[in-house]
Amino acid sequence: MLAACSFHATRPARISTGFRRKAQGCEERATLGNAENTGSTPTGLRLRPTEETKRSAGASLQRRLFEGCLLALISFGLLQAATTQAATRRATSPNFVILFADDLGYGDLGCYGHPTIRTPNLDRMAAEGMRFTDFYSAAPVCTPSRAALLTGRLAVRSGLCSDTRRVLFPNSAGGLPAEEITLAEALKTKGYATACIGKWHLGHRPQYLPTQNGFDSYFGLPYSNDMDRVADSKLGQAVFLDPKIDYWQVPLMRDESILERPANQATLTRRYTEEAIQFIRRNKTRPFFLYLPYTMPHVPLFASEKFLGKSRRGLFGDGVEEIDWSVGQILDTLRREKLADITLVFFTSDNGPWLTFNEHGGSAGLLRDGKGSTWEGGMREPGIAWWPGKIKPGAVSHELASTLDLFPTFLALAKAPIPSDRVIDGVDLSPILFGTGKSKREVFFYYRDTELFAIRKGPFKAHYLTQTGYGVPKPEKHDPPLLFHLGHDPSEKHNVAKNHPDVLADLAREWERHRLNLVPGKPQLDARLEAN
Ligand SMILES: [Ca+2]
Repeated sequence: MLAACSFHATRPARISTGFRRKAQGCEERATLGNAENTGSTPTGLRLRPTEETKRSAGASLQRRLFEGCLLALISFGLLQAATTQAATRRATSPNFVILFADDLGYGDLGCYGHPTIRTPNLDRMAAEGMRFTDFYSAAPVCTPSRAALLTGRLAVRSGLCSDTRRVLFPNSAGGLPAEEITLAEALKTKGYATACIGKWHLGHRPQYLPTQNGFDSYFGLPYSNDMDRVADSKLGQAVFLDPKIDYWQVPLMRDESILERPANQATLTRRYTEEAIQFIRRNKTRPFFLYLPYTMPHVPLFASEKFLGKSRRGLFGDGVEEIDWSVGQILDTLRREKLADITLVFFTSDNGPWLTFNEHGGSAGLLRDGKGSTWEGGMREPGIAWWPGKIKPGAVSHELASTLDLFPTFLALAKAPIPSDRVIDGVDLSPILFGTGKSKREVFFYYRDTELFAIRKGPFKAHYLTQTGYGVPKPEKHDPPLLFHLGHDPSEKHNVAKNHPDVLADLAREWERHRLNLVPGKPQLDARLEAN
């Protein structure tokens, strides 16, 4: 409860309730009605006899013919302009949708081999688009992963990582610095409509919210759904095994106001989906960027009535199957609105499964470890790209790619300039997506908090430090590093360092090059708000 109070204390003037917002809407409508009634052209005036009514019938017919021709010409002109605009838009300004699950593992979807979770919509998305086998989130936990996705930069550069607090909490003072350029801000320079619907987790104070970071609108939770836990809930992990909405006083926000507290978590996937569909429909005639970071399947797990108790995988499966339904709804909306051929949709997850939560955590499939660690299970994720007519159906890519790459890829497709005054860690994925070439990404850096733990180049991955996701206080140092061939050994079981001194030397050079252009950002995760 202390955390919840501190949230209120930081931003008293900006908090309002849903009811207050509705009341404001009514006031706006009443004002508009008055303006119409007091207009300068009362209806009665049009009924008065004028000079025109006394003219001859021939003159009247001539005028009507002229007006008809003029109207036809104007309509034709408008139609031509609209057609040209649509054609230009298809070439230059595709829509972008990011569907971002929370703590979903590499092995949690049907199309990634899960035997009991049903994901027909994501499976269809993969069958119609491209499925990546080697796609990485930029960090093994929420906050740094999201910062990297939205900026195209490793979180160590923006300061959104820390060795003492791994993510932002309700009593955190920091957030995404204003100097960082988000994908939404960059796309706004090209006239995109933007919306963030879902979990933010890049700062809950007013100056850090999505609406201050390039998003026209925001609907969702400002941080994780397991935060703001009430003091009298069950102890330890027991609370997660039988979760009740009231155990977490986490707020649901619209723009900069609290709409509901505690958020009714069982309804979130459904309501995010409804909001997303409305946003797409509202903006179907202009380019848009929809960022939809789902709250599920992060513990505490919830699903709406329609999905609760339905999955053979239990509650975790219920949550994932509802997300799958949501993806289906969104893709169907794009098809129905004839937007499918001008929209790139990307589905992935912010980090691997939270294995500490046993059955309530997901699965990394054959990959080692999970959330929090730089073993493959912590950061390799399902990655599915969909763009009918542009991406070859049923394509499978084994190229190295990352959430870091979405920033430069989207900007290149939108013909928006890529910031040149800072290091961008992402590369343009267009050659992979459209089958025109190989990945420009040769190397991937695995960070745990502020430390570089491992490097991958081609099939080889060297671990300089290893530490399981949670429960072990210090990392283990490796000199010489552990080396795995991820093609032969995706589960990282067989150290082949002694057979490949040349590879280790090459990776050491990559690390040195990386270190040379690394300027850590001002730490954002350590400062705490004053408790009241
Ligand atoms: Ca997460």
